[in-house]
Amino acid sequence: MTFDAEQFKENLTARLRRQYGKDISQANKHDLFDAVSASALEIIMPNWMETRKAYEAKPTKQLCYLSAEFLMGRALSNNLINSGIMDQVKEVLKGMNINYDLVEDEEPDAGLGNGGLGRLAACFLDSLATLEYPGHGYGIRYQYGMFEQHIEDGYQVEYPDNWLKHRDPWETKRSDLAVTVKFGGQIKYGKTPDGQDRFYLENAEEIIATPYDMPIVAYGSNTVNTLRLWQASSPNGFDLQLFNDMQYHRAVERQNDAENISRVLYPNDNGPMGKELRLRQQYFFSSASLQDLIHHYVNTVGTDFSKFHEYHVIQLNDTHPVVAIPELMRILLDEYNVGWDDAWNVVTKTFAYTNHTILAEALEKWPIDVFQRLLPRVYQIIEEINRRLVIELRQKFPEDYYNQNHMAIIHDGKVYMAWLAIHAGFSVNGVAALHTELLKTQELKNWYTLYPEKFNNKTNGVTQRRWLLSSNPELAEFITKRIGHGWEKELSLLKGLEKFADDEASINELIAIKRHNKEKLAEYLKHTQNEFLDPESIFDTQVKRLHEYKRQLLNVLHIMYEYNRIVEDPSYNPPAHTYIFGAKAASGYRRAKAIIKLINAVADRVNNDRRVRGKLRVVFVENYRVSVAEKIIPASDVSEQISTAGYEASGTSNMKFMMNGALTIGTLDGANIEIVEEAGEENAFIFGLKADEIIKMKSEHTYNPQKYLDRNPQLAKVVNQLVDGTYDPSGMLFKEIHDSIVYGVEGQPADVFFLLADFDSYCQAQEQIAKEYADQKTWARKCLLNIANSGKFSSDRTIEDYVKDIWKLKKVTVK
Ligand code: 26W
Repeated sequence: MTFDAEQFKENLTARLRRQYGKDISQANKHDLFDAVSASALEIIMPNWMETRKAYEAKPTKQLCYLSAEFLMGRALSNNLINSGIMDQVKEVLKGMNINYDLVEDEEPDAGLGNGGLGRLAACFLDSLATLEYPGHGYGIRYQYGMFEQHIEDGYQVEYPDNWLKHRDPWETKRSDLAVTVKFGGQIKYGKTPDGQDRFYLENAEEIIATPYDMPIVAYGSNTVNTLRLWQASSPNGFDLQLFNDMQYHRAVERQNDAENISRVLYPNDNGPMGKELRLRQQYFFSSASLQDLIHHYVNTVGTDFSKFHEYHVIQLNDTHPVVAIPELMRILLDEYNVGWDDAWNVVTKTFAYTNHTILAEALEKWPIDVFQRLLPRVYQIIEEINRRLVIELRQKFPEDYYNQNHMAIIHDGKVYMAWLAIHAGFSVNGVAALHTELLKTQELKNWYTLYPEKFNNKTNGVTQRRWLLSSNPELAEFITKRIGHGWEKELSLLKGLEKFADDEASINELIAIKRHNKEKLAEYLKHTQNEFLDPESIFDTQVKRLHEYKRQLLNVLHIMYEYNRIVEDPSYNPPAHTYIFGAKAASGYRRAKAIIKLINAVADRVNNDRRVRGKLRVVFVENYRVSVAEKIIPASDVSEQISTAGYEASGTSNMKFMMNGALTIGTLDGANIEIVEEAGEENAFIFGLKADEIIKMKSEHTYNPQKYLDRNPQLAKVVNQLVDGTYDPSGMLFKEIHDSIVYGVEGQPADVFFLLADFDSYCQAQEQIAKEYADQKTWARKCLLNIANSGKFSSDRTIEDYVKDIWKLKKVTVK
């Protein structure tokens, strides 16, 4: 993109003048962030317009990535880097005496997602644009994103994330493209105004969906794709009649009810749901997005829908948008008079479904009564899809009444959204090799028998533009100095670094870069939460959502064990170790919240005990989010990926750590398996039971956690310390955690996530780390080999895999 420094300066001062009535000397940091972003958008805008024109000039197949979550983080740095104007902008600002870093830090994260699934969607958009594919994101413009986490007295306390408090300079409201989404009402059949006999809804509640567009800027090309987020409002506004009657609450009630649909992101990750408002959200953005696609199709191709799938492919990001399937049926049947078979033919060639978790709690199912009341016509269409499926099942599985019942989309009083996606979609994919294998042989075994051709794997990836180039500039420069540019768009080129593994100067430089990143993180945490981190120590990090299967508790139990050991044996002198945690717990997940309290209780005790000073430290980073991940990951020496084997579908932070030269301590789970395949097992610390061993013990009920307590008195002591007053005088705070591993709670068996079984082997892996870290050069060599072999984990590779096997898109070059 062309950069005119004078023009940029002029735009910046004009924005300050117009929006804030200020000149540069009066502007505060936020004003500057807004003005710099708006001026950058001015430069991006022509390419955005050109991209739209290019896609319309010659209609080609477009990907619609339907997702309830897009965890975008900050946009400014990313957009400046991708559009190639970062240096120039910094230069201009310097000339105006403005520190870019302070401006950057003013931007709130767009935290419109929970964790892995939402961040994956954001990485995919970056790769799609960079690879010049016509692919767009469709989601919800939540007024409040992922809650802000405060730690008060060691407990997580949630505060609303009011990220739109000031206007977002990156979005454009497109009122001209607003559509209507209908809820409730009664199904009628009869003549519509155009004289056709159709199904329609009477007395339905109408909600306006207004799109807000965000630019998705390609790195190193002119493409600017679109993330379109829908906001809900009422067509009726507020009720003046009621207002005049002084009924102020009732006057705004309708407006508020409508706006509640896009009010807030549900902070549940991999947990049970079933709230009616959540289904409203899902239908709201799915229906609005489909209407948008249909308008586009009718305007560019016409009303012959038999070719719809040649111009549109829709990827369903987990089951959250699966209601789009019957909604497309409804639009074709009721609004365009297409017959059932023709409509079904279109639908089954348009949708593809990605599964992101094998936890049964997370497979969405909706109670029939809720569904039917909220979406009567859509429900009726699902009934018909189900009726036809059941006929197919009877033929395919004669006499197998279990499958005939359990594979029905509607059974046991609920609508099974995953079944609907697998039956109607043409592709079903998992997100790492092991995960896809487990889907085929375990969770979705019956479906794999029915439709083997639909199943495929797409191992996740992350964008190196954000997670290396932008977040670790010193390492990026180190790489470019050795292998030149090119890796920014072709990460497999990093392989060229391997030949520097035995180059002393390179190894020393790598050590210095890590050291500097650690110092920067230490400074940040000193500043933000008054924590003291010693950059000499091992930075050992576990950052991810808090969930029992991710086993933050295993990490804590090991810290408690180390603490005992250092205190009891003055001659034991391990290298200084800093354990860093960052994690949000779903607000209703009691045991996860207790684990946060435990981490903080252990931190409190350990960090205030002179006997372990300089050897052991525990830090809980408050309000972990994308912008904080960008600081923590480049500064970490060790990446904790310690889920119970078989439970983590893929993991994506594991890939970010690898790229940034952290060594993995992990189980053979999710993408860890492929990471170790690429990096070499000798360059990681692998421990624990394997997925098949866990599956076997579970199915045969042979796991006896007590055995491990009897065998290992140190472990027994640590587990007992959860309730003996060591970390909480009442002995009650961590009793449920204790009981869940020792006895089992709420009807579950003891230690469902096999912490005790893996404890020994985890301790050994940690000892290995302590031993190997002492030899800095050998350690750094391993870091370099991890970086060099991280090429597979670029989301560019993932996107090319999706394009080749599922989406079949063609690149469009934007002039
Ligand atoms: C019902 C509520 C709910 C909300 C979110 C259920 C499930 C989810 C997501 C599927 C959870 C999620 O983010 N899964 C993660 O997806 C990542 C991207 O594929 C994987 O890397 C992680 O392993 C997986 O946990």
